[in-house]
Amino acid sequence: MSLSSDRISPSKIKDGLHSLSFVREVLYYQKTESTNVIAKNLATEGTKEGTVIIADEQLKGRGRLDRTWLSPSGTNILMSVIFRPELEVSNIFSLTMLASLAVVKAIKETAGLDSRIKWPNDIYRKNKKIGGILTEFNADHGNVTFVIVGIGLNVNCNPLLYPEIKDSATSISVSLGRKVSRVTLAQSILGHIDEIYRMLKSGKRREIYKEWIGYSLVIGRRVTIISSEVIEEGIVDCIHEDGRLVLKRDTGETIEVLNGDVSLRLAH
Ligand code: BT5
Repeated sequence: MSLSSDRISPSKIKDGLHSLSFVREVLYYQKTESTNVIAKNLATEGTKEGTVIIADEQLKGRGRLDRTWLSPSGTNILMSVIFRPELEVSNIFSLTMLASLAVVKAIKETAGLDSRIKWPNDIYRKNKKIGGILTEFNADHGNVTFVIVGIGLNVNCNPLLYPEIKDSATSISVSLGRKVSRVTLAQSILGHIDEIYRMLKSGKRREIYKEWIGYSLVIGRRVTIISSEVIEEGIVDCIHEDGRLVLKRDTGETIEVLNGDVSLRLAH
């Protein structure tokens, strides 16, 4: 694929999305601080849900806890979507589930590759990270006013370029041995977001959860979880619909973890 055919433009992306009720507007930035920051500012000013912000390069791409999201210019998907769901704060995890499920399905649909979801917000291809979701929200008296779902997906980059992630990251092109169209992938992700969001709005949260859990990389695996509160080792027993992970210690006792980073251990 030539580089020019991989140029991202809002009109190219929107061209394939006429039938989607959710996507209202696609805004494109060649270079920006972070698509999540742009989306947050727009949402604070009252921008409607279904607005999508896409960039070719981020100067301050972010992960959780202000970590850095690395992405060479013009190679990957860097995208944020504004939602205004009727959700209580305790159910925010539904949107992280929605986004990760949409990404896994889009990778399969456009590149034919299997990928898995590593709790809470990572997309993995085999044992390497191929994408991540950053969910941020605003609430008023316990009710959500908006949610920004940021998606970073390594499409045509070579992660070896970054010493920080060269051993832990991969991309679609590295896995496939050829480049793929970012426009097609972005359209596929948005198509799946549209479909899954419709399910969420019609009360099918349980169905979304069941499908999401089927892609889990960690259920039944021995892991170490590092969060601000704990460092714990054990077997992942289950993950609840609201995102709480249940870990079984070797003593048999179980604990719940709300957030954190998981490293997989070889099963004994
Ligand atoms: C994430 O955080 O995985 C969420 C990443 C979300 C990025 C998108 S891009 C569009 C939108 N705008 C933003 O500014 N952000 C969102 P976390 O689980 O905290 O993982 C961050 C860690 O992943 C870093 O500390 C690195 O170790 C690693 N990392 C950074 N860039 C990577 C990449 N391109 N591929 C794989 N791993 C990466």
